[in-house]
Amino acid sequence: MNDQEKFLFDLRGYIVVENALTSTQVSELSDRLEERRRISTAGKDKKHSIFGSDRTVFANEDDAAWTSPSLLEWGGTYIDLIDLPTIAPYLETLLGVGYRLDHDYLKIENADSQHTLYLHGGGQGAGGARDIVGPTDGGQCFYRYNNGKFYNGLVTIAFELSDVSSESGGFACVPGSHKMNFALPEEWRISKTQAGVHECVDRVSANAGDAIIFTEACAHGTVPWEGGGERRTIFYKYCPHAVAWGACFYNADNYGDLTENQRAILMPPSAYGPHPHTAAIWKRAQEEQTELNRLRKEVGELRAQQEDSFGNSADS
Ligand SMILES: O=C(O)CCC(=O)C(=O)O
Repeated sequence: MNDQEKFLFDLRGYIVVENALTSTQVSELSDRLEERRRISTAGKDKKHSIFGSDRTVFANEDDAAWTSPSLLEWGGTYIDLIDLPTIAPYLETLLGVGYRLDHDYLKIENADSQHTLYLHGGGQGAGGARDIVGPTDGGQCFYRYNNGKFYNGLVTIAFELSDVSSESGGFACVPGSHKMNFALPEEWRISKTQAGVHECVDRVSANAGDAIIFTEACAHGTVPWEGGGERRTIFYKYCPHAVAWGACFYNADNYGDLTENQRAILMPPSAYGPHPHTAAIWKRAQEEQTELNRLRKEVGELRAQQEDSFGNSADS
């Protein structure tokens, strides 16, 4: 992160990193997404499609303990995004060493979307009476710069898979609001149309492959889509290692072969970070989860067999 980028991030609360992804990576991510849209019910909802999750909910009761639906299940470049060489130096500068991935999701907007700009976050500690998280986020979305270091509670990397002009819609924020001292006026928080968006809001253009990096402490949201085509955006959200936004966390064993660094980034929150002490505890917990899932499967199969034989004997 160079001095100009540090200046702009501190000033505005976001920067755009051009060409964070190669065109091959964009195509690979797009292909996997389009395949999912083809087969999933979520993809058939043309109005507003979201894949992955903010990791606070289980999609169904069979979800593995600790983890919610995640784009990491899609494999390929979605795994590479965990620890991307073009992005890692920014995360280390903004969050410190040993940062962790907290949650991930993908959002699609197009002519069928009915999206309202709802500015959330903003101010030291964010939260607030009308914030999306609730009356308080526990001070999670903080921003500070002290003694030559950035401190952020939650930093988002938003990767665009298509070109997005500011006239069409897309990411928007109130620049500088990560340091604001007064609440955002309520009447500027929500806009159902672009005409209603207040002039203090920056609408940010980005091209396919660009990454918008922003602190969640900056008041931000999504401008109602009024363009042609589609916006398809991947969000990977990171915290310092001792901090969590979501109530769930990842089990690195669920996503195939990962590098040591990728596994470290998927660690649950702790003051230790990716440390041998916590790694040993976590390894035990992962093994127990694997055993739990095996037993669940076994019981499920047994029940199915019993129901089958009960059905057969009732027939005869
Ligand atoms: O659409 C966007 O880029 C904003 C997403 C957003 O509101 C969020 O990440 O909390």
